[in-house]
Amino acid sequence: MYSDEVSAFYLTTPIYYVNAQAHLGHAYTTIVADAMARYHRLAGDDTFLLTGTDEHGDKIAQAAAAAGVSPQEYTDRISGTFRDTWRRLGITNDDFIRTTEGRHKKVVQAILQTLWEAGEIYLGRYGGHYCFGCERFYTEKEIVDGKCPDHQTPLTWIEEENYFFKMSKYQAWLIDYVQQHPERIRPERYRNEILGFLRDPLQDLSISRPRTRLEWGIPLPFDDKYVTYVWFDALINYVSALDWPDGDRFRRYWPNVRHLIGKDILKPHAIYWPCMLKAAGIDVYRHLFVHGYWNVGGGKMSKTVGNVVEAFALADKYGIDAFRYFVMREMTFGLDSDFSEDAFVGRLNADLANDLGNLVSRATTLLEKATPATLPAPLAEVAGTAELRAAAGEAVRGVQRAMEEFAFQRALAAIWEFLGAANRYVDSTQPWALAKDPARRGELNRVMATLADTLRFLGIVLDPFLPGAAQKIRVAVNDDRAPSLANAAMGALQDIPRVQKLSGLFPRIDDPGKDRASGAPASSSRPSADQAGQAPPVTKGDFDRVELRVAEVLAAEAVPKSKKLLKLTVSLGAEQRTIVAGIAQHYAPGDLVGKKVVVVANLEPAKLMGIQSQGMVLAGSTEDDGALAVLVLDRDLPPGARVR
Ligand code: ME8
Repeated sequence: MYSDEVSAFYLTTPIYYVNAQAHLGHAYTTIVADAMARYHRLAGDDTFLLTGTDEHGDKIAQAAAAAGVSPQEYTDRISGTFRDTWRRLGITNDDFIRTTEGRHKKVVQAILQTLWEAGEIYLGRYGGHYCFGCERFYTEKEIVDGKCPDHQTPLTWIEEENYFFKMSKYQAWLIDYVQQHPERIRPERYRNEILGFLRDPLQDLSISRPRTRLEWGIPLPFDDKYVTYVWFDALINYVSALDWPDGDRFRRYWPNVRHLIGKDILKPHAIYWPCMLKAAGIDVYRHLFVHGYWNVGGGKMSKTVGNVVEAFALADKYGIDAFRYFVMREMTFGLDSDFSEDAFVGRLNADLANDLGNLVSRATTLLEKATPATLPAPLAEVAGTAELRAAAGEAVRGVQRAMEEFAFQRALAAIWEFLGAANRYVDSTQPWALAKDPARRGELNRVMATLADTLRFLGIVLDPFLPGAAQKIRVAVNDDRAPSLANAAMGALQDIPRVQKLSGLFPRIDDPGKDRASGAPASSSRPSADQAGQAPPVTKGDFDRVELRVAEVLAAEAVPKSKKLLKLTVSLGAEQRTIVAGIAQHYAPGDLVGKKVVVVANLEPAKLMGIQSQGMVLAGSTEDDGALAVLVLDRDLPPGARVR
């Protein structure tokens, strides 16, 4: 199904540093990688998804010391939290590589030895301004006021012998290679960025640190007074996980490798890695896909700024599928995006609760009442059916084109085009009206079969993106086959299956602010607004229909046999009223007499404990302990004055 007819598909994410917990940025990369891997499995490809953790270096050793544990214990712990996060987010990685594993160290050392023997590595002397925070040397050009541009701390002049990889000699080859294979680095802007970098002379790459300075690393096989440094260790994970050089996995998957990264690590992946591969005699990867940054509040996520969005925070609150949908739909792959919870809730309500949730709810409600039946083939057409099937075909082609470019946002847009067509089909065929007319039963049955077919189709094409919802849809329509794009086309279903109603797939979120404050659980367990009887957002006109007035409390007394109620006599200026208020646990009868409060004056009268109550007193309360405060005026207004 791919233009180049590949059947194996190998996809990698970066391996993440274990000096911080997984956050939104890590989650984005891993979620889109998962969606891509699921898509390829759906297409029948032999798919392998790799992620993992990058665990060596001084910063990790220092973090471990600060935590009072050994580096190994520390990395075990943090690497474990990454693994758990991905499991909880439903990530279907086929392997998880850690740079502290024996299988990885073995391959790093083998590649280093190969390059050493081939004369690609030499011992050189280097003097430079070193930042211990960054664990790197800075060139004169990069230094700001004599300090590290990142940490603003003084740099230390260090002169030492280190091993270098002869990267400079690959410069001409690399420029030619990138120009000859324009499809390798995508989107195009990043290829241009790399060609820009390559206009300056490429330096040899320092690949070691003396063990006197950095102990927590992989020793060089030809000089164990040194350990490998950062990229020579990390990048090799992509082949060590495949058991380079002669593992089955390596033979099977390496020719079909795609790396997925954020733009922060473009240079190591687009410059160091191809040179390393070329020097080691390994084929250069097939594609490098690069995405932009998630910014929060207009800036980069940073611990110091305190705007780090934890990977699981939103999934926990609104559900995994909603989180996946939002990050894939909102970010244009390759460009930066600003993250906001309001935008998240907006998409959840419009796209998931409305477009998808309502369609599924309407269709399954109708189908649950329908009688399962096999319809005579071929089905006579109902107006609009052929167009709907064509829209399904167009959606599949749109998804395919988009996924070839890692354009997740376009893939989802293609499916949502189809959802629009499906919602219009329900509106125009009006099955609820057909159901009332026995003479139109045949037509109704054909519409029902098409609706079931629509749901079946959605249960397949949504699978890579919203795996939880897709599975629920498949269960609702009794489709127990393993989802496959080969079965996706609409038109094959000639019957009305037994369908279970599926409502509340994505409940609307009406008050995310309230949720934020109270830390309410995930949306999957929240009732929808309708179920909870909450009002949708109101217009000014709606609000004006509520008549709020100032009322003076003239008298108050306890309601016999009630712990909660007080009977208040209030003046609204021209009239007196009785209002029964549930405030007795917070106010003694005398507390409010003489005070001016705010009441809903046009509330329908109601009888409480046998007393007719003609309005409601406004009060606020906390959710946890229910402490309550009645609204009073902070300046005098006459009783009866309107509040708005
Ligand atoms: O760089 N927006 O690890 P790392 C989007 N260990 N994606 C983001 C992001 C953001 N604000 N922040 C991080 C390392 N990411 C090395 C990689 S690979 C051989 C070694 C994602 O923990 C994005 O994928 O800093 C980025 O490339 C990666 O996390 C960096 O993760």
